[in-house]
This record gives sequence, C-alpha cells and structure tokens, in this order.
Amino acid sequence: MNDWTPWPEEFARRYREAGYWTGETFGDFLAARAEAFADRIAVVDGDRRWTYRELDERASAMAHGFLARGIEPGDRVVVQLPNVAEYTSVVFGLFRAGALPVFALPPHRSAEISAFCEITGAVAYVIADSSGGFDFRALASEVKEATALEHVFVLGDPGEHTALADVPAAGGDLPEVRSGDVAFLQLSGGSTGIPKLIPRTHDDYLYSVRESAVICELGEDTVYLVALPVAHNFPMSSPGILGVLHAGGRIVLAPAPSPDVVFPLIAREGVTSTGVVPPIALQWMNSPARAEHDLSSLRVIQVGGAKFVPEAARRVRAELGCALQQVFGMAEGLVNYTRFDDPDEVVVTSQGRPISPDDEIRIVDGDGAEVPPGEVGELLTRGPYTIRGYYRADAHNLVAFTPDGFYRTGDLVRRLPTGHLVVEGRAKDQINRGGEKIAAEEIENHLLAHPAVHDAAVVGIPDDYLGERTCAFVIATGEPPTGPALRAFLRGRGLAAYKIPDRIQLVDAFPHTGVGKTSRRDLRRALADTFRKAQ
Ligand code: OOB
Repeated sequence: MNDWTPWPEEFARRYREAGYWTGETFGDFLAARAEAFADRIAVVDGDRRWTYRELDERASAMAHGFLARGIEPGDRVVVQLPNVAEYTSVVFGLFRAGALPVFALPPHRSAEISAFCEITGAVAYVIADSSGGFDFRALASEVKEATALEHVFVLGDPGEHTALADVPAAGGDLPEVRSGDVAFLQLSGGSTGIPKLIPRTHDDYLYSVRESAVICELGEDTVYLVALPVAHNFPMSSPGILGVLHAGGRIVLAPAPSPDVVFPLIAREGVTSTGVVPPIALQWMNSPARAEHDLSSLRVIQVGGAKFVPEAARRVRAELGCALQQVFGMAEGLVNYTRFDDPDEVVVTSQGRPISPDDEIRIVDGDGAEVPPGEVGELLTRGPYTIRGYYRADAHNLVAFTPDGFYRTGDLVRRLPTGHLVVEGRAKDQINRGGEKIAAEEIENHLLAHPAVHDAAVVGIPDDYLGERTCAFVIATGEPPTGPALRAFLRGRGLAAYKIPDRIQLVDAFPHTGVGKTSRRDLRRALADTFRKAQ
C-alpha cells in the first residue's frame, strides 16, 4: 500500500521547469520571510504581537523541542488548536522538524480524532486545555488510550499531559526536509464512511500560496483577519495566513467570527481583508452593529466554501463598503478566484477561475464525456497543486480519480467563455452545511450502530441561511427512538456537533427508486428529490 500518490515524473518535471515548484520548504519559506521582514509584525492575537523574527525563532525552538521529546521526521502529529498565535509556531515548528501536521478542526471530537490517529498512526496530538467550553484534555486521554498516540501537548493547563510551554528548546542543526515530500495532511470534506486525508507537498502548496498572494494583491500593508478556523485550507492558503506571510503582511487572529468579536477587531487593527463562508457574510451584512464600528479599512471580503448566491453577493459592496471576491476551492487542490478587474456581474454570479494556467479543467457528463461549452457537468481537475490520490486510500483512489490522474470533485459546474466557473450543484453524497462538509455515509453508519435503527439515509435539505441543513430519514426496528434520543446517541459516539442531523424523520419505508435498487446512495438521491418537491 502506498502512503500517497506522487505526480508522474513528466508532470513533476514540467511543473519545476515552469517555475511552479521551486524547491522551497515551509521551513525555508519562514526563514526567508523573517530575513525580509524581520521587525514587522507577523501575528496579532489579542494583545500579543509577534514579529517575523520572533515567529521564526519560536518555530525553531518548537522544532528542537519536539525532536528532543522524541518526535521524529516523518511522524504525524494531529494539531487541533483554536485561532491562537501558537498555532503558527507549532505548525512551522513541526514543518522544521520534518513532522507532518494533521489539521483537525475545532469542532472535531473523539470519533474524528480517533479516526485521524488511526489512519495516520499519529504519535502526538497538540490541543488547547479547553476552548469553546470544551475540555480537550479528557478527549486526548481517551484517544491516547485507544491509539498509538504517545504525546499530548497542551496549550494552557496540561493536566496529566505535557505543557506546550515546556516544549521549546535550543538545538543545533535541524533535519533535512525535502520540498517534494508531503508537508502535512489536510482533511477532505469527504463523501464516504471513513474520513479522507489529503497529502500536500511543500512544492505544490507553496506554489498555490505564492500565486494566491499575487492574485489577491497582498503586500506589506495587508492586514488579514482570520475569522474561520485557522487550520482550514481557505484561511490557511487562499491566500490566508501563508499568503499574508509571503507578502510581509499581518495576520490578526479572531477567536470567533461573530460581529461583536470581529467588528471591533477590524476597527482596532485596520483589517484590510478576510475570508469567510456565506452564512458569516450574511450575518455581518445583517448585523446592526455595523454602524457602530469603523469598518472603512476593509478593502475586500472573500466568500467561499459554499455557494454564495447572487442576491447576497450583490449586497456586499453597499452593506460592508468593500469589494467582494468569490473563492471556490478545495483542500484537494484547485482554487478559483474572481479577479479584482472582473466586471461586477462576473464577481457576483461566478465562483472565479483557476489560479494556474496549468490547472486542467474537464467538465463531463455521467459517462465521463466532456459536455458542450457552457453546459453543466461534473468538474474534473488536474494540475500543479491538485493531489493525485488521498493518503493511504488506494481503493478509494480508484474511484475518486480518473486513470489519467484527474480528481473527480463531485461539483456540478458550468464554464463561462471567460473561463470562470459557476457552481450549479453537487454530484457527491455530501452535505455542505454553510461551508462545513458532512459525508452522508459517515452519519448513516453511526445511526446504524443504534440497536433500534433498521436503516438510515442522510440528505441535505435547502436552507436560506446555511444553504443546506441535514435531515436523517430513519426506519426503526421495534420501539422507534425519539429524535432527541438519536441525537444524544450520536453525540455520545463522539461526533462533531455540526454533523448531528438538524432534523430526524422516522419513516416506515424508503421510496422506491424505480429500478428496484436498494443502495443507500440511490435512496439518498430519491429522498432528497422527494424533499425538494415537497418544499
Ligand atoms: C473549501 O475546501 P473544502 O475542502 O472544505 O471543500 C471543498 C468543496 C468543493 O468541492 C465544493 O463542493 C465546495 O466545497 N465549495 C464551494 C465553494 N467553495 C467550496 N461550493 C460552491 N461555491 C464555492 N465558492 O471549501 C475551500 C478551500 C479553499 C478555499 C475556499 C474554500
């Protein structure tokens, strides 16, 4: 079994020759930034301000400390931190130690964290003591008991674990890290029962970061607000914190995306840009608190992660006083941006065009044949920063990628003559709940573990605010369980809160699918259709 699928040599050579893959590692990247922007402020977290030099020094001290404690180059380390400055020193520290961060998101609980640890064989887990009212130390103890985890590093009060504050150490040479190797593992939104992990190399990711910084016109005067969870691909690299560091700008970490937290921060720090999912953009536009804060420093708000409908997109300039940039990206690679010189109509009605001239786009019908120009089909893509396979997932890779290496995005799109893509829907069994992705099969599997559940089908139902919410259709055996009981059951299985179905509907049978098929995939589609028609 292969851990990951490298690009075929002819492609790798082409990407190097084109200057996309430069041989730079994340460790080099930070060193070069620290050299160029030494005393400028890189990171703002509350009252703390770290310069580029300080971030560089902290990252190296972390790297030495992790190595001294037995983390080895190539080891996987699950990182689950809130939006705090230490996220940057930990992650760059791991990069410099040659270890691979596995980026968990704050809502993940034991079901997800155990799965990440099992798939990757992670030896360490980095958390905050508690955040958002949840104590991560107990979760860590539970996962450590059941997996190969050897170390738990805790920001704050460590309890029975190791204090992150005790990790930094001095040291000499750091291990050699190769730019063509995997640098970290991102999470896929997924559409299967088991989470999928995305291996990204230094070369491929840094290419997307540098180009994103150019497209988004970042510079030393950029002040970027991290309103989404910092470990997500969007605030990480589109252009995100890495794009901002590349350009010598400043990152401002927000502990939450709500207007009461974010608006004063924008005013205080002179924030110039930020990236959010559609429900947050709507919340900001609808907030009366807008009038109480000076938001005039904002030049652009990026919206992505889920479809931003044109009616909402049209309101941005008038209500937030800044430009809109739509971002249609995926942790697997491909990222599309509307450009600042695009006509307004293109910016409000399309989801942008790819970063690279070598992003190959195919839009195909159900048989894999390309659709005529302008028609809707599934988006397949291949390119210098799009993966060729998931991590340790050989069997799944056979269906998720074409034999010639195109990633099947599962997104239904059409292409405008300008090359911009318009997202029209989805052909994957995933629910996009305001940017948070939920694999239907994963939730169904958890429901099926309940003794009174005979069968379950999870579908997305339209929602004005989130785009979609989740509905679980359940056929019971014997005494039907109540909705609250099923929800409590799912929470008890350690599932992230955003994955708990918003609605649970008990039914006697699932609709027939016409040809008498019984696969849950067909049922899901049929139920989703029935629901849409009933609305
Ligand atoms: C971003 O990344 P992921 O990996 O959480 O989710 C990717 C999926 C896409 O395949 C698509 O289904 C959906 O999220 N999506 C959008 C969208 N942006 C993402 N659907 C409609 N309109 C959009 N603008 O979500 C992500 C990664 C990097 C940058 C931005 C978003």
